[in-house]
Amino acid sequence: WRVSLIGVPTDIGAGHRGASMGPEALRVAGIGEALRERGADVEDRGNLAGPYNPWLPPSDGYRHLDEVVAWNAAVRDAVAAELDAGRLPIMLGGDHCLAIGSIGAVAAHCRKTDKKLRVLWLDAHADFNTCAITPSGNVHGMPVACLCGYGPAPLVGMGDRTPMLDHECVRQIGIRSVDEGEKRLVHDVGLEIYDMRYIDEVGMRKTMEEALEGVDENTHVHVSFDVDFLDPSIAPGVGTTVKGGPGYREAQLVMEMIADTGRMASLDIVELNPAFDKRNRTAKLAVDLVESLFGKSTLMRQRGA
Ligand code: DIR
Ligand code: MN
Ligand code: MN
Ligand code: MN
Repeated sequence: WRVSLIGVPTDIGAGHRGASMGPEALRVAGIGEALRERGADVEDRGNLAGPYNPWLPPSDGYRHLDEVVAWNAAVRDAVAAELDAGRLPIMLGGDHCLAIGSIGAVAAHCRKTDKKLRVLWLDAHADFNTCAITPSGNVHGMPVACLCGYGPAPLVGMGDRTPMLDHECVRQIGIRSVDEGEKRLVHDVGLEIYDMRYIDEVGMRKTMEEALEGVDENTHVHVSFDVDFLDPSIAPGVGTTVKGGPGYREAQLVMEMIADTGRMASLDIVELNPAFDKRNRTAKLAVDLVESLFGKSTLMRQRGA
């Protein structure tokens, strides 16, 4: 792998301050060293720059819309440059609004290079709110909607076309907190959601087999890993914990099964909030899981056996 780390130190879309400290926490937890250990060629591009957080209440349904647009323009351009250079960009977030820019650039790149796209959205939340239905006005609860064309013009128009992303490309995994209006909208749109009830009933292995179905040698897999996907008992370092998430082994299985495809070509690590963490343990766990995404495994038997 040729990997580029891109720090996106922003909490502009979040309801708590502190995700802006996520990139440094991941570096301190050793993400660069861990990837080199996996055999990757790693370049740390440092942090992107963007507007500071004015910490204002929502206006017209959005908090900090102009600032969110500015951060995402920087993310989009940085990701596009790495993909053009044949590198695998890893976003060190930062709140989840940054996925508008990163996945916007990934989707444009896939159209340009004639690749299929599969987005694996690992999250407790569907992130499919709009200004009409959001309970908070926080844009980190809206990136999937914006990517699929539901949102304010300056965000839905950031890519090479609107919508930037076809909802058919998306598989959401681990979902367990969806707002009322948001629930109606994802049903109307027909988004593919593997919620925790489904995972409880059929198991994580079957869930991931379904989520990865159709991924082939011409597929670009993008993983958008919201750390609140994980159960709060193992991952306290996020602003919006929701109980009842995947535990350590389930999360490892998710990452190992993605690695087995050999098709992951871009990654967001978002919503890590060191202000809520305990001695950086959530950052260390995120690095541990990223190692599995890059092929570290406890598997002993032969594959397919
Ligand atoms: C909630 C919280 N659905 C909102 N969203 C979060 O404000 O829209 N997403 N925390 O990660
Ligand atoms: Mn979330
Ligand atoms: Mn459809
Ligand atoms: Mn999220």
